[in-house]
Amino acid sequence: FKVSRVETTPFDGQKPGTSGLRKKVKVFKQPHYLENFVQSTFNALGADKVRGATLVVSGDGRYYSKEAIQIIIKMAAANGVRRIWVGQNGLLSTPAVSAVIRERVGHDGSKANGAFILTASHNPGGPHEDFGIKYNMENGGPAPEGITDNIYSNTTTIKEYLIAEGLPDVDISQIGLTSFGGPEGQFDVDVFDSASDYVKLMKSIFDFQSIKNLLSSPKFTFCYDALHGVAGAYAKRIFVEELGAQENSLLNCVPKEDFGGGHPDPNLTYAKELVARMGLGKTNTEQDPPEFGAAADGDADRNMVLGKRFFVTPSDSVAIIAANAVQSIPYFSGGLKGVARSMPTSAALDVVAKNLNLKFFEVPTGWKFFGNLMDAGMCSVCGEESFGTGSDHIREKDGIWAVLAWMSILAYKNKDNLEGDKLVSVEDIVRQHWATYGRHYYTRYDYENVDAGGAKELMAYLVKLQSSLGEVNDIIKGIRSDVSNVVNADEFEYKDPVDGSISKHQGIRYLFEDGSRLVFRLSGTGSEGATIRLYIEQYEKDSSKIGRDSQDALAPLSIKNLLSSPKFTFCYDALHGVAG
Ligand code: VG1
Ligand code: CO
Repeated sequence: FKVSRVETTPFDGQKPGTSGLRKKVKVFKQPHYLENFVQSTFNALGADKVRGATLVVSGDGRYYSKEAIQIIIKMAAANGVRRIWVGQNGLLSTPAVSAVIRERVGHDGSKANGAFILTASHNPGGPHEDFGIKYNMENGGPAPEGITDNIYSNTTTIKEYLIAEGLPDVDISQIGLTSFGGPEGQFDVDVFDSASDYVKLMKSIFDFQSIKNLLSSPKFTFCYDALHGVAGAYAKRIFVEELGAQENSLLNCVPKEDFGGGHPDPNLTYAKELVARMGLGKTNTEQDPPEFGAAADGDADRNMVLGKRFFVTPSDSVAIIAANAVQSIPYFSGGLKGVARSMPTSAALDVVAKNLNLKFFEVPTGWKFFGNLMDAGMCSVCGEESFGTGSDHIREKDGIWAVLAWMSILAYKNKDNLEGDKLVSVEDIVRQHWATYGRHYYTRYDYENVDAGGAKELMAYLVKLQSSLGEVNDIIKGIRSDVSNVVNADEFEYKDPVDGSISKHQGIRYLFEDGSRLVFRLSGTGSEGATIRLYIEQYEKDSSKIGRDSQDALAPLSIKNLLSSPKFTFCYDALHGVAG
């Protein structure tokens, strides 16, 4: 092939968000749009890092992935990349990409230097929905802010990109190595099995035999919903073939370009089928739900964990995994190096860290901040309230790992009990945890697709309000007098303890005297308009009060109550725009 230089002009808005660049497919399909972003990434990495490199390119299989992979292969070749590794059919979950970067060895002994991950994660897919791309580094984790800022600034000045001319499309449906000759020598495309490296890693972390024993107990029933995301490509291999789960335990485990028209976000709202099967939800009629259920998002880095008629909040889930890891999971048998959570995640993990005397870190939202701690050997287990849980086995959150962690805990708690009358259930484990550590009532409200300008104004107003806490407390006391005082309010700022970098404006916090919190953030993963997130948390140590429904327990802190107070008055101007 030959290298051709194509003239281009910048596009607005190619700023990577919390986890890469996410836009509607029709935006990505504009001529040069994807190319500009990819070239800007190569330029940000620098020619010395790109020349001769081995890069992984794959993703959750959403619509437009196959075309994007061919474009990236041709651009990589033209930029002097030596090898491209592609999961068969372009499929690799986000955690599997991280595992492949860290673990896989190529035919010629090569190791990967980085990856383009093609996913918009939990956002819907299809011709009218979202596509996304992000770059991961040599440690297997998302590019740090220094690099993503650089990529963005390159997108605003880009004048040309390089692409190979005369390089045919590569058949990514067939496993195998294809070599081409370019101006600088050989260029290889290696198509490999999407699951085997990841499966191997999972087998080195968990005790598969003990999970197998659990799954073979007639009392243990299980259901896994991949929401037609890429997790399906791993679920069958791991849960059915390796661990012996029944084939009918798997729901929606065939990866689809449009996720079957659904919203591949594993929560109580979008994982409807699983939620009903587990005996949850208003209209549910399930007589005998499984003991354990779980779901993943489009790129399989998120997880939702459910027990029989029982929901485990992600903030509790990471705390419970941390509290039980050493006994239940061989990988952690030497102890935990430390634990970490994102700022809006509840403080359930903090209490575990304190009790077990573990190093603890609170980082901004998004997985990239955990990676530095892990590379420095300071953190073993971490998580986010947004259904993300993981460990230092890779540098991404890991949906299937979290399910295997829960299965390991269940296997451990039931190891002498598989013949008994009743298994120790997911609910038993969570209630026991609350009884030991106290309970953090937690809920999150998402105001999706609101006007971006209005959302910014609201955030600015909330910052301004932080300088008059007296006023804030008057408003709150006007609604419910039994809520403690707001004693502090700030915008979360993080100084990375490893490299000293500072991240500002990471969420607006109102902190109450009793440890309760209200946090406001603008989402960084949407593709249109703005999404405001409100996180509400209240700590309860009194064991007689840990059994309440979280919506009831948190009611005094909710916006509805605020708005219903006669003392709180409000005015909103839509200027006759669509905000109306
Ligand atoms: C959301 C979550 C955040 C998560 C991010 C990526 O970001 O809140 O915790 O790390 O999605 O997850 P935001 O900026 O929209 O709040 V994934 O599974 O979309 O890669
Ligand atoms: Co995801």
